Amino acid sequence: MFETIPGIAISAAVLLLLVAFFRLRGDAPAESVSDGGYVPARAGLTTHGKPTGLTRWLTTVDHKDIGLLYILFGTGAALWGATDAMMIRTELIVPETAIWGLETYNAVFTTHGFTMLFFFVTPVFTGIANYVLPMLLGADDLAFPRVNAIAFWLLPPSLLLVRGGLITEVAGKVLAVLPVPVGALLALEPVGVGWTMYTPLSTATANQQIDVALLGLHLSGIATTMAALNFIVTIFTERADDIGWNKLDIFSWNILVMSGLVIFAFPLLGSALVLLLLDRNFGTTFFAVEGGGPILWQHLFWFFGHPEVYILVLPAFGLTSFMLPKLVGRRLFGFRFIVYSTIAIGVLSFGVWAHHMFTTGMDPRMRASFMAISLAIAIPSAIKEFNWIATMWNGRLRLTAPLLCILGIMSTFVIGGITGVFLAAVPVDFVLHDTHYVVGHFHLIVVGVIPLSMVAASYYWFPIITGRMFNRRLAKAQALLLAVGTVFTFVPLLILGYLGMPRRYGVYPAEFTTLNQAASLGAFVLALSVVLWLVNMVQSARVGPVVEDADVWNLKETGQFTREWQWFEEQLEDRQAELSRGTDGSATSD
Ligand code: HEM
Ligand SMILES: [Cu+2]
Repeated sequence: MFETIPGIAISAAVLLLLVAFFRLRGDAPAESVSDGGYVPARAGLTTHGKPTGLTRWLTTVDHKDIGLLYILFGTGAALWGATDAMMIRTELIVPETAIWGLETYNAVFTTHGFTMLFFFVTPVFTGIANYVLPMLLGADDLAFPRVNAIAFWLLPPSLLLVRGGLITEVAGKVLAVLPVPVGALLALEPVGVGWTMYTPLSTATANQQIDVALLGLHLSGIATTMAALNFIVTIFTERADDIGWNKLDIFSWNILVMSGLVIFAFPLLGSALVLLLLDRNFGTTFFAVEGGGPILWQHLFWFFGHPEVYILVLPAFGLTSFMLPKLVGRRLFGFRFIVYSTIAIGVLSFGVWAHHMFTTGMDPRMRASFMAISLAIAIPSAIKEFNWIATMWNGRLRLTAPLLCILGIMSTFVIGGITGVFLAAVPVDFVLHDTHYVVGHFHLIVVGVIPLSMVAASYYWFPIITGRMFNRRLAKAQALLLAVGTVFTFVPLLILGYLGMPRRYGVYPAEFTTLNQAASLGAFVLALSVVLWLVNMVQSARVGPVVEDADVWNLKETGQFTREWQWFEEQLEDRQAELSRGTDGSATSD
């Protein structure tokens, strides 16, 4: 029991800080009335009634501000998780462990998974949805702006709890120089049990940081669930009068279905995490051999885990279906069928979890039925792909950066999706399970579809967010590098898997060297593309050409000048009016 104290103390301290923060916030004088929109403090524009500087960002309940906070936080987490990924790929450049060592290798592939899934992908999509969803729906804000703020502010402490091992180790070593007792800090080692936290490894490992990380994951799950509920209520109740269900845009549809999955999947993860904590600290036997058995964990985890992969990818599908028609000047082909396929994926995703467990010795009849449903889920996935292709048919394709991203998505999704269909076939999975083939399969989607969709969105809506234009040539180069880098990094893993290289090993037989080096080279291409993206975003937001005409993508021509752009156009007109009137600071901006 004594060993758990550092973990509990740290999480209690973080929670206390959080409570103190919100108390202080609540007591602050109510000088700030939200003006309902984020207006960049640009020449001639004044923001009214909103605090400025740090106070604004710490106290905001405005959906656009919180959206930006989410995007910023998610990007930071992505860079952290990407550092892990680069550590994995550098270790695998040589067959022996020459660079980081095996303990660290286990730790980085674990934190990589946690960070990317829970703190990068979902927060960034939540941020994008925060920003544009109310505008697309014709709403002033999300249904519960304060819940929105709480959901966001729970994430930074969750991330620190989950990634604590490394932080406490560094802090411990620094403090050890001073005469401060740091035993507790040094006792927390980085977690190395994998993002799936399989028992009995996760119950048998003594490291207290595992408990801290479980608490952090639990907290992030609460945050994600709150955000999802907010989206659901907003979409149901805050739509403008003229937006019936048949007029709801495809991005909002995807966010709605994704949120539905969250409220069924995440509470289950939360409960499973509590059971694991109980097993670890209070002598229960939920996952012990003499109790529920270690396989019970796998069932609970994957009942959450498979819907989770669709929670990750549905917003990306939504962005793709949303932007593609606008970028090729056509209407989305088969809108209704895309909506149906999204819902079908959502429902089916709860019936396929055991395809992650085919090799656990389960009843062959169960295997057959899970195989059938897993194969069936490929149908709605394929419907989307075909509808995207049909949308482009006879379209007016201009190879802008966001369209390049989307073409990249459509290409990698074919490889990523079809490799999944192979894995869903039981006999094939027997050969490929726990090999690099699986790693290749899912990364072709989680890298080839998800970040590409975010990057596409970052270019598409950049003018709305910053009032400026990004560097188009740099953006095109970056999009190409991201798409090509994905293929170069992860297709070698498919081959390595076929050849029999297992996943999660920091050492491997020398015959696998060349393919591993190819994959690592690809990873450096990906890293380069990320740097180019960052440079473009930061530089263009500072000094990019100011946008004068709101119709950046020629949307009016094809009648696709949607609400968020209309809002932007109004902003620009207001600015023009103010500038021509001279700035007396009294004009309102909304
Ligand atoms: C066409 C539909 C898909 C099918 C039939 C499919 C099938 C599978 C199967 C059978 C496995 C288990 C392989 C094994 O461990 O032996 C698997 C693993 C995985 N899939 Fe897919 N998949 C599909 C789409 C997706 C999508 C869209 C994503 C992500 C957004 C995804 C993410 C993953 C992940 C993360 C894993 C590995 C989890 C782990 O073991 O760490 N899959 N897939
Ligand atoms: Cu799955």
